[in-house]
Amino acid sequence: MRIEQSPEFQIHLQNLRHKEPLYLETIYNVGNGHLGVRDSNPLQGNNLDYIGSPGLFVNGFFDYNDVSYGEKYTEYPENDQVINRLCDPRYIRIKIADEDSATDHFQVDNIDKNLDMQTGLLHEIFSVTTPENRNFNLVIESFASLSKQNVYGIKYSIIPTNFDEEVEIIKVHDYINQQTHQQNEDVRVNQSVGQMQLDFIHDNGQPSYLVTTFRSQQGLILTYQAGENKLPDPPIEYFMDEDRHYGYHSKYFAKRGSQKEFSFLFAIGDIHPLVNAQMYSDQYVSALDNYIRDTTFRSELMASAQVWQTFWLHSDVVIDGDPAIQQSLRFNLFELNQSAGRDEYTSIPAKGLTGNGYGGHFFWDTEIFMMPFFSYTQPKLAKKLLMFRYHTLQIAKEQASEFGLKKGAMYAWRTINGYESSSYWLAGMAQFHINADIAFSVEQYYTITGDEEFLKKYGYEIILETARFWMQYGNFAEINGKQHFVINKVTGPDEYSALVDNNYYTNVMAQFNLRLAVKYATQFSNDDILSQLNVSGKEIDQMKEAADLMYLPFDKEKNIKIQYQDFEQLPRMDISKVDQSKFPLLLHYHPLMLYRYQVNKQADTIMADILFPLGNPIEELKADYEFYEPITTHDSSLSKAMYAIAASRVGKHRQSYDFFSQAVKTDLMNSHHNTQNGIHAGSLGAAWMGVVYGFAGIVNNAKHFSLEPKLPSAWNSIKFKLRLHGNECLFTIYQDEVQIELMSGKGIEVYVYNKRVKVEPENSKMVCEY
Ligand code: IFM
Repeated sequence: MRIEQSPEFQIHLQNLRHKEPLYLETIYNVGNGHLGVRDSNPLQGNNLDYIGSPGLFVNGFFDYNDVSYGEKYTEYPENDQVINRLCDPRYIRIKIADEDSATDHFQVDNIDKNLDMQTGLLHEIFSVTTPENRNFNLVIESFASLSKQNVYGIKYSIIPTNFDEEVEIIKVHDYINQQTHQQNEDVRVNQSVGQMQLDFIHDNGQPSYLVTTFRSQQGLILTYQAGENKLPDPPIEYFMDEDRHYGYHSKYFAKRGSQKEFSFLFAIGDIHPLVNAQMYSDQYVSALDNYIRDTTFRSELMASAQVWQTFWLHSDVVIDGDPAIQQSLRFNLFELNQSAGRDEYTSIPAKGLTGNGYGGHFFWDTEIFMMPFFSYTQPKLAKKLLMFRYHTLQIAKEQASEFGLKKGAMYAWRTINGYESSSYWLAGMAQFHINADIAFSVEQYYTITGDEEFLKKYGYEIILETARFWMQYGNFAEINGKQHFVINKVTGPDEYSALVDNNYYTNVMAQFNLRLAVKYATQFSNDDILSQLNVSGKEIDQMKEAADLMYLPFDKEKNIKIQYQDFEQLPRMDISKVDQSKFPLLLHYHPLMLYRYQVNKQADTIMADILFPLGNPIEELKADYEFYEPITTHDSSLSKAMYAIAASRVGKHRQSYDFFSQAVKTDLMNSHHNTQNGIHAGSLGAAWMGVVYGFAGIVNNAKHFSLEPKLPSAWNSIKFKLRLHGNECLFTIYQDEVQIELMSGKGIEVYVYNKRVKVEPENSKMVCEY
């Protein structure tokens, strides 16, 4: 297969506005949902002389750290989970005559870098100068395989520019706990590291390691092989010495202008319980070795590139008329695909697999901001992400019970293994909306795919147990002489308020969650599921009553939804008067200074408007927008894309475009100034929502699938594919016309501004003016 490199799919160093090394480490990461490798100075290794933050992250491979509290109350999480930063597989040691990159400071300069998002290949050229002024070009190609999730490949080419000398390359990775040389006071960056141990497995002719964690008791096996072909020139030899140095090396006489290549394929295992990893390490190594034996860097790259091509075929969004946004959006989709766990036991960390920011934890970011993209474009992958929640449902139930609730599931606000990992519970664990967010995502997946088997076998149980949580945590109470169901002491999405009563977003999501439990209980009334899950008619009646009586704070005079019960008593913060240097506010003010004001970190009540567009009069949405937008700082990267959708719906097209263009560039343009700590995975997914829910105006409420496009005036068209109930449709939206083409499937009905359109195999393309 030959892949033509299309410039629209390239992230070329020359075209990037920012060039700070740590930011580039993030931007040029490669990953595949199982593993992620930050770009790095390839000579850094564990040498603290070099400033960098390299590392390999394996999804779900973490260790625990103690959390220390001044006053530790019962049920506070005792441990924090943190994704491990493993040794950098890009590292190589180079010796030229008597100079050694491990002990002498070689100067490494970026000449060029290009990330080809079409193939997933990172191509880089460095100019390396030794202290004695020997200079060579180091060309590196690397990729994380999408066709074999355990495989990572790297190829080095060395080209001396001013010397003829003996060169030795040594590829050894026998350190653990990758060191980084980075100072960071930002609370969002995780400073703690896990404790790991590295053991060499046995001398089987290739380096194979067992990495185990002390406290989480996990084991991971890595092995790597050298050589593009059987007889590389110069030969690369395996070695092992008494100092536990084992790896590959190659020594040859290098002539100026000559080019020698050395390639390596890594197989990075799945995560096993420590005892299994120790007991079966030999078997695991041979199983892993199968992935990289009798193959080459090139053939693995080609196989992986083919999967990338399939990804783009189904998931690309083509914007005609805005090249900068086009590139950012593609980068976002590429990163989303690189970050998503695909094994049912992992999800998508908030920073993808590009750093240990937020500890590598999974949040609501996956279900609310990223799942729409996956459910509509890669439903099989979406199901796996939901299965992570199903597999951790027992833990969520255990947590609810230990917390003191009689029934239900209490999902962790932030976690890797299912258990709560938020040490600041006020803006952490108290975000109970995560439970309804997960149920919402199950329903959304079902609505999009029609996957009834999933719903019955797994999804309903999640919906039911989370609905049970609300019945336990909330209660019936009288407000202004009227009976209501209230949910007090929660934190909503906005993290500049905490522990409030009746957060609108939480309550509306809980209401939806309860209604889903009721709806499916009725639908499955003749099924065994209900008895298996001990659902009684009385329980369902109570859920229905709670949903019907759910307290949704609303100001009739202002026609606005109120963020939470007493929100209107607080003074409004005039954020236009706050000095620019004080943003994000969370880094400059004590939380209580923020909690006392009407000020939002991110879309909160507006999220309710976005997720429930129907039955929401436009006047009410406008009023909400005008009330909340001026007090929203967008200090969270999840916010602007949501405001872009809201602005588009209320006809504020200029603002919508501005919010969207800032949101879509979050990482590529480093607009939150912290991309160096990792990508903002939720924000990447939110940008896709900005296009599809915002500009294309897609609404899908199980009964209707409709579009109400409002294209930015600068755009000629947008084009994207969505899968709906087994049909794949290509939507091309122009300023005044929509084309819908059925690419596969039996046909589907769509509404464009209330006009019914049907595409079928015999009538597969429809044009609809609007
Ligand atoms: O989940 C988010 C939250 O909404 C805002 N703070 C960061 C979290 C992780 O992205």
